[in-house]
Amino acid sequence: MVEAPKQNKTDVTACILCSRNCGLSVEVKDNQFVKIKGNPEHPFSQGYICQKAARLQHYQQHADRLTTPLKRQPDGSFQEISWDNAIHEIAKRLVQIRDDFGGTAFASVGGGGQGNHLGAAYGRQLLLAMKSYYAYNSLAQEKTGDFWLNGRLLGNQACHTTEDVEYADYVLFIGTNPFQAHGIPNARDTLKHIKKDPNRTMVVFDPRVTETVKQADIHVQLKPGTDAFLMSAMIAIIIKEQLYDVKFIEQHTQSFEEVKTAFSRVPIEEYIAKADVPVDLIYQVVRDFAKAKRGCVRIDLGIQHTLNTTLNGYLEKLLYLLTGNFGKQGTNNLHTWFIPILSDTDERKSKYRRSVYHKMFPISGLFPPNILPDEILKAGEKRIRAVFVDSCNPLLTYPDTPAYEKAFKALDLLVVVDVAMTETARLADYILPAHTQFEKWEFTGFNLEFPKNGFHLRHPVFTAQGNTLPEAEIYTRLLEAMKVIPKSFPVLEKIAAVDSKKTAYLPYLSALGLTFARHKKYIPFAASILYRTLGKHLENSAASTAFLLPLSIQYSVLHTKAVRRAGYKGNPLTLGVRLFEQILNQRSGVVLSQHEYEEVWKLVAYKDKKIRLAIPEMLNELANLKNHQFSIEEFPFILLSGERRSYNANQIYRDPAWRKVDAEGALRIHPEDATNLNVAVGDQLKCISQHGEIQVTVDFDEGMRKGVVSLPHGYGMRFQGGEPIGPQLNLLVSGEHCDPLSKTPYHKYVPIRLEKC
Ligand SMILES: Nc1nc2c(c(=O)[nH]1)N[C@H]1C(S)=C(S)[C@@H](COP(=O)(O)OP(=O)(O)OC[C@H]3O[C@@H](n4cnc5c(=O)[nH]c(N)nc54)[C@H](O)[C@@H]3O)O[C@H]1N2
Ligand SMILES: Nc1nc2c(c(=O)[nH]1)N[C@H]1C(S)=C(S)[C@@H](COP(=O)(O)OP(=O)(O)OC[C@H]3O[C@@H](n4cnc5c(=O)[nH]c(N)nc54)[C@H](O)[C@@H]3O)O[C@H]1N2
Ligand code: SF4
Ligand SMILES: [Mo]
Repeated sequence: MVEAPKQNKTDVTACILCSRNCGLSVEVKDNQFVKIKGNPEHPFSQGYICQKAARLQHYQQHADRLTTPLKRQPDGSFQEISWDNAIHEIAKRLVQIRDDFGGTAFASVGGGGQGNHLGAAYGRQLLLAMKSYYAYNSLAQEKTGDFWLNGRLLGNQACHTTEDVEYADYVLFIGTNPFQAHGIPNARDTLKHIKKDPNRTMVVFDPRVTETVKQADIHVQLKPGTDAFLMSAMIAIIIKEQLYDVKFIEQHTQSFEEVKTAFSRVPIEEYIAKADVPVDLIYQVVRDFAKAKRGCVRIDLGIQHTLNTTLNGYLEKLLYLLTGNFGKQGTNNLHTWFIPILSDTDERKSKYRRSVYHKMFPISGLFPPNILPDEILKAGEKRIRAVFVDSCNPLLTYPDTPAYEKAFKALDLLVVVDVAMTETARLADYILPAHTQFEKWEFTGFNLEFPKNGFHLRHPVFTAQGNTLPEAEIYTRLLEAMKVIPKSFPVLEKIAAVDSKKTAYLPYLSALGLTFARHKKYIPFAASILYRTLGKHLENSAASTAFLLPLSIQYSVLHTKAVRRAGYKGNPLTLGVRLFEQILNQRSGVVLSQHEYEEVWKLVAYKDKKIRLAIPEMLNELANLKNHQFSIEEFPFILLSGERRSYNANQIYRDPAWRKVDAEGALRIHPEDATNLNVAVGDQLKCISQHGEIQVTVDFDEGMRKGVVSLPHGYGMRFQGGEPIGPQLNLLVSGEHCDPLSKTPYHKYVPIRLEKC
């Protein structure tokens, strides 16, 4: 643990509010942030930050922070409980549930937000200790359609694409607002550079005039939910006008002819008309994109949280693949993973078991939140009875809040691991308080860069408050109490004690290998075993980072040349050790690897390295598009539910005081629509969907398409147990309102009606 500094001290860490995890340079005093700036030494963000990071003190300290383990009493109140008793009681109940009903009566939910993925390595072990595979995760309510497609196109669901927007000549932003949401390196600077350069073009496909649109050359203000029509028309134009890259297609892909035939049938003008955008403009964009030297597509929730989610992903990928915009500077690429967040669970292989009620398969190892309430409430004897929620607030962030509330109340056991008293925690049997991300070792696994990839291991900045523990300790104690691992490994501990960096951990690693060879049952719990043995001997109380040693070695073996190019020396084994040491020592983060663009083909999983362009399920969905019906008369507006704005950041800040503007999370509506409803700015409206109703505050936005309204994500918390502040969006949607294949929700397409209060 670090000592509380007496005077102002400067330190480095990273922002935890979005997947970019920008490096921060901070001034701290009395265990508080005094000043927060960008860290110019950070190898990727290089000093960049946005306005949200400056207010991180509101995450670090607020009235809802948890300071001690809590247990629900029969009368519903919470009482403090010691860590020993909490761990003992939870372990006993878990073992009982596993023995009585089998491991699949258990599910984990969450396991790492935007910046805290170290704990997930430990939390994951609990799932394995329970012999369950039900990992429910927020990625499976936005990105699994994309992962599924990568599996089909590239041969493995962990082949993950990234985009080189910084170097592109022609960028298509489809359904994303990087100016606010980020998601690309140093977003605002990157957008400004493109805007300034007369030789580069930025096109934004969005129903709203967003902050990104204001930086763009071309705005395609389509009707919400029509992207599949528009993008399939765009691909049909590429086919019709032979704008595809023949050489690329021949050299790197298979099954182009099937794709060609399918898209030749698309009625181009009719489909563009569905999106209600000018036909000439679309022809121009397609021609210029196809001819650009370096074209790049960046997408996000605008197409992933709307109708035809998985098909949208397919079309978006075909846009860059058919035009040969892949595997080169300024195009779309693949990247390496240092932390293996995704696995490959192709549903055509029978070993990946399905959920009981929905018969849903995992994608990249993850199950979709949309189905969980049914798997608890409707799956009979084989239902899920125990749930661990970590770093997640499903009561506000997952579809159908009442269903989640009912389901979680029906569980035999609900445990929540969090730093704050969330809406979900209030339903738990046990609440286990974690150190905040600035009180422990942490990192993000969102290292999505190519050709230069990096990693930032953050050390603790503050002394931990209250009677809290880091997740590494919480889960290791649980595994020990469940007797899945012994409390000590005397041989390993002894070797770890005498071993040091001098011997490159070799005696320790071979002893560890021997332990695993003798006791295969311990392999799934490697993180905790390394933590308890080697970890104890790492400097600066870095025990929880010990499992990065084998990961560093694995990374160096897989990407030896690229790791060497990043400046590390040694044979494949010692190279990994050097990498691990650098990771531990470089407080501002390291460059892990430097690839060459052509090496992207090594990251394609199919043995022949060819991309399979035709995906039968998707070509089938394409053919069925023509039958699609849009309008529902009683719900004349489409609500975009979950906009990223300047002062929302998922559920990471609970204290409303952090917001400088938009305290109520207003409904954005076109002034003419508002006039028709006879409401003014600041008035209250009832927002009614087929599923539920919430009350919202009106704000005008000339940039909205008429008939379309927008509400922000990241509100609705009951701070200090009070009334919800801002919209509780997920009262409005049912779990069934989702993509048929991936079961990810249609949050950006909620039909509603608005009524004066
Ligand atoms: N400020 C802030 N930043 C964040 C977050 C946050 O809470 N606050 N959260 C982070 C997370 S978890 C994520 S996943 C990302 C999400 O990042 P983004 O997806 O970029 O953000 P959104 O605002 O949800 O949606 C992007 C755009 O999609 C548009 N859109 C809506 N419907 C449609 C449609 O039918 N078609 C098209 N083409 N566009 C449509 C919306 O108008 C919006 O401008 O943001 C991350 N960054
Ligand atoms: N209607 C609608 N719903 C949405 C969205 C939308 O656009 N519209 N967006 C969706 C998207 S894209 C996402 S990613 C999800 C995000 O929603 P969630 O997956 O629920 O994640 P966060 O909002 O990031 O919540 C993080 C939780 O982690 C806790 N936490 C912070 N630090 C730590 C730590 O160190 N340890 C532990 N154990 N806990 C910690 C915080 O207190 C908070 O309770 O919301 C989704 N829900
Ligand atoms: S919110 Fe995202 S872009 Fe803004 S400072 Fe934090 S990590 Fe960087
Ligand atoms: Mo997200």
